[in-house]
Amino acid sequence: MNPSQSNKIAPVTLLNRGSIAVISIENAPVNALSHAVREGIVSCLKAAEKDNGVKAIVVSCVGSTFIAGADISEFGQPALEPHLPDVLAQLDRCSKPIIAALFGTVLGGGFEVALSCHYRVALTHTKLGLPEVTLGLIPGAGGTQLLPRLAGLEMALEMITLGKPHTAKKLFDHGVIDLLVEEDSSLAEGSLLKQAILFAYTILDTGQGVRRVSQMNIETSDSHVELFDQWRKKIAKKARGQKAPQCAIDAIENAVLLPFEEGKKCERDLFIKCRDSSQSTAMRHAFFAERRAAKLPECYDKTQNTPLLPIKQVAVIGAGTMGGGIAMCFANVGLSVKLLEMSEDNLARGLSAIRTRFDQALSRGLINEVQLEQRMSLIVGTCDYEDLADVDLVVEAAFETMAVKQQIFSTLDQVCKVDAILATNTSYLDIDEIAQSTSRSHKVLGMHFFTPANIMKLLEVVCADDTDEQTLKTVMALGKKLGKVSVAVGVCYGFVGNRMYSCYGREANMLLLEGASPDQIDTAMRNWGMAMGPLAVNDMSGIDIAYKARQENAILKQDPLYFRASDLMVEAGRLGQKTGMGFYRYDSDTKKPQIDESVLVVFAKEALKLGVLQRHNISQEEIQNRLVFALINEGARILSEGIATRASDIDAIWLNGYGFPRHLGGPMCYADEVGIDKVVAGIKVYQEQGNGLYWHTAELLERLIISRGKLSQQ
Ligand code: 3H9
Repeated sequence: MNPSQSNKIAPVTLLNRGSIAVISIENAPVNALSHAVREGIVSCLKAAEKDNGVKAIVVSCVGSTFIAGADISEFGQPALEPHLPDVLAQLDRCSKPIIAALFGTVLGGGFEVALSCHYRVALTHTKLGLPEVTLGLIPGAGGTQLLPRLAGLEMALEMITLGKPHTAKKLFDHGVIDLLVEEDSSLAEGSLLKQAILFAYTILDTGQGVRRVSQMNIETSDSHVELFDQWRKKIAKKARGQKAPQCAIDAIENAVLLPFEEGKKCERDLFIKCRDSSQSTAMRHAFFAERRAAKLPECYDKTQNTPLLPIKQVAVIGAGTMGGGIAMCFANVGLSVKLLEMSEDNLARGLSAIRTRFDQALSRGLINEVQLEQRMSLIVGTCDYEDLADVDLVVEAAFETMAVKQQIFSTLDQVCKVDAILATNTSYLDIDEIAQSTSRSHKVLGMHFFTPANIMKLLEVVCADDTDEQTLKTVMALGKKLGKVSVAVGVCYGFVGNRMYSCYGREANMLLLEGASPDQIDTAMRNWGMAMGPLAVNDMSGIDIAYKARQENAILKQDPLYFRASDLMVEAGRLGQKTGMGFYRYDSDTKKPQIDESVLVVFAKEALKLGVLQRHNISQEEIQNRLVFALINEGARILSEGIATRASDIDAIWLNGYGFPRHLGGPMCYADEVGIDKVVAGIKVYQEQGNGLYWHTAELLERLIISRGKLSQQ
């Protein structure tokens, strides 16, 4: 075959470079191993093996990355041959040396392709990993058998059970990568291929030939039993409730105990068990929900190709915990920030708190000293609104009071340039009302960050009545730049997340009056899978925050039972961790929560006063169902009202802002898993048994029972 001849089987092409054949894969966006790619690899490999002129083979990709994994959208559909493990067995068995040319993100099945090749050449900053556990899976094409052979047991356990990638540079030190190629920004892809071909010639010249990872031995010591034991315990804590990481440990242990082929067969069985589990279905739903959220639904995206406004300079109003965190988000991506406070004292306090938080990032190795100073230098304090004249966007993070917000927005409207976007970080207030205090309501919207804003992934982008498409799209794009999962939502009290959270919290408060203890409620919800219980969360964020928001909303004050337990805490000065006591008492040194029996007496007295019958046999299941069904019911209402446009958006919000367990996929996905009929039956029981004021089945749920539809697909 001469160079101009090519055996083209889209999306995989076979090209000849002298005596080196290049199997080139092009399957945008991430070169996933779809059925056509698997077929293409097999066919090109056969052709290259048969061609006597070909002495070695390079596997390479076109585009922004080497293969980033199996095609996740194919899971859940009938599997088509050739299956990936069989494809990779053919690479492994090939009689000619195969070299993988790696760049971008080499993940999952993509990394397994690389491990099945005989040598690996990579650009220095390439990221390689086996993130299958993040999808409720284990590597299913040999990863658990190959990686321990090449990188050692410790490294394989870490990479596979935690699912975190490493750079090629680090893996070079562990023997996974054979040659590192320095980045050449203009010609990265081309220069890498050239280096991989040169490497192939070196292999031929030095007579090294094929080197099959499958035939390598795993280095073990007597203590490997102990090592697996330690990892099982560690993972039980780190990935609470998740089955895949434990299956991954079993598979890696098989690599030590069994010959390669048998270990691979066991891995396949475990992979299929995980793939077909409800946990993996939920985690794959989560993966696509987060990516879908970034794409605006039709109702927000009427004009294609709207030009985005450039955002180079921003301002944040308020240097408290929230404002400071928001300023850090911007500085983290290199945007210069004007941070405005009312007084020099407040400003100095705010800037010092920001430095402390950057220092913490430094001590955890997340940034280096140069980055710390660079980021600090991007945040410039001011007490003068006139300094905000040139900024492209302002995020207001001041007190949650309508009068205060309106005053600020009116001032911003006067001082900021005409096309500057004015955003509020309000958690509850009516953004339409805030927008009316400006002469540019089309440029006003909500950017609802979550505490700590520099860490939490969620950003609710709240589109008000007058917000124009350009403003919305510019802020969605900015959210992506900040590394957030940005979800467009509509205006209502609490938007999507907090409106649902208030139903969840309402039930926790009702249960306190009915006789459940804070610890009983929090333990039940942690056992269910939440990262923290609702009352510990309240103590952490400050019970007075939501209290103040309720004071602003007269309708919520009409029911004397509504959040009465929380109100009692605030009235007693028990605001949470910041005052050393809330639903719990906090040790002044360790800050650890301690059960405080005295609050039970307070709730019991109030229950008597309000005529609430206390019970002491409230089950864990009742607590879990009441809190979660309240969430689902409100989520369904929010969907019907169009405040959220897709059920998957609600799930993305709960997964990224509220510690909802990823292996349950979000409240809408979980509702399908439980069964909508069971959820509705539960709601009816609570309506009869308890506070009928709140338990009205959302019409959408009733409709889905009749149509046998799925809530998560609405
Ligand atoms: C596996 O490999 C199992 C094997 O062990 C065994 C099998 C037998 N499949 O994230 P982005 C799409 S499990 C299908 O916005 P970024 C994504 O939906 C897999 N589609 O870009 C989106 O589509 P759209 C193990 C995929 O630059 C577009 O690509 N691998 C896949 O921020 C862009 O994605 C993983 O878990 C896929 N595998 O990040 C890696 N990956 O534009 C999962 C992406 O239509 N992927 N898409 O919305 C990622 O982590 C990130 O996508 C990546 C790029 C880092 C690659």
